Amino acid sequence: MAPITRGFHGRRPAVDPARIPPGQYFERGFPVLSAGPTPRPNLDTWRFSIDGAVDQGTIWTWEQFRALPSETFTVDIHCVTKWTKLDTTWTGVSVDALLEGIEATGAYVTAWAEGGYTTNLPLADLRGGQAWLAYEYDGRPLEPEHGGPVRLLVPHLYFWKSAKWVRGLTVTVQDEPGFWEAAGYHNYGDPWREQRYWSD
Ligand SMILES: Nc1nc2c(c(=O)[nH]1)N[C@H]1C(S)=C(S)[C@@H](COP(=O)(O)O)O[C@H]1N2
Ligand SMILES: [Mo]
Repeated sequence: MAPITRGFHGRRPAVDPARIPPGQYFERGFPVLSAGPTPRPNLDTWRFSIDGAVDQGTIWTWEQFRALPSETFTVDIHCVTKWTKLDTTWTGVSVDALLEGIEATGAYVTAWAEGGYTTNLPLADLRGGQAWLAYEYDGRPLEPEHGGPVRLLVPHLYFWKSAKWVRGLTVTVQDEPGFWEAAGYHNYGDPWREQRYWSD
C-alpha cells in the first residue's frame, strides 16, 4: 500500500509565471463575459457561413458542420479584463479545415455572432492551427453562457476575439474594426505585447 505523505497530498502545483502574460493574473474559475443576453439558437435552422471576399461562399448546416474533422486541444486563454486561465481543453473544427477549398481574396476577417457581436482579425491569424470553432469544453457540449453551441477560439489573442455563438466569417479586403475594436480596444490584441487599447 502506498503511504500518503501528509501535507503534500492536495498541494496546488505552482503556476509557471512564464505562462502568464504581462498585467494578467492566474484564474482558476471560468468567468462569463457577455455584452448582452445569451442566445439559444435552434440547431435545425442554425447555419454557419464563410462569405465576403472569397471565390466561393459556403454554408454549413449543424449536421454538416459536425461532420467536419474535429480536434481536441489544450490552450491558455487571456481576457483583457486581466484573467488568464491555463490548460483549457476544447474540441472543435480548425478554421483551416473550414477554409479548405475556399480561395480568399481579402486578408481580413470579420467574425460575426448571433446577437450582433463582431470582431476583426487578420485572416493569417485564423490559419496554421491557431484558431478553431469549438463546440466542446472539458469533454462536454459548450455551455450557452460560454458560447455554445459553438464559438470561435483564437487563444493567442485576447479573448474578446473569440466570438461566442459565432455564425460566420466574412472575409474583407479592408480591415474593419468589430464591436470592441470600434469601442477602443486594440485592433490586434496580442496579450504578450499587452495590446489592450488602441493607444497600446
Ligand atoms: N458573441 C459574443 N462573443 C464574445 C463576447 C460577447 O459579448 N459576445 N465577449 C468577448 C469577451 S470580452 C470575452 S473575455 C470572452 C468571454 O468568454 P467567456 O464568457 O466564455 O469567458 O468572450 C468574447 N466573445
Ligand atoms: Mo473580455
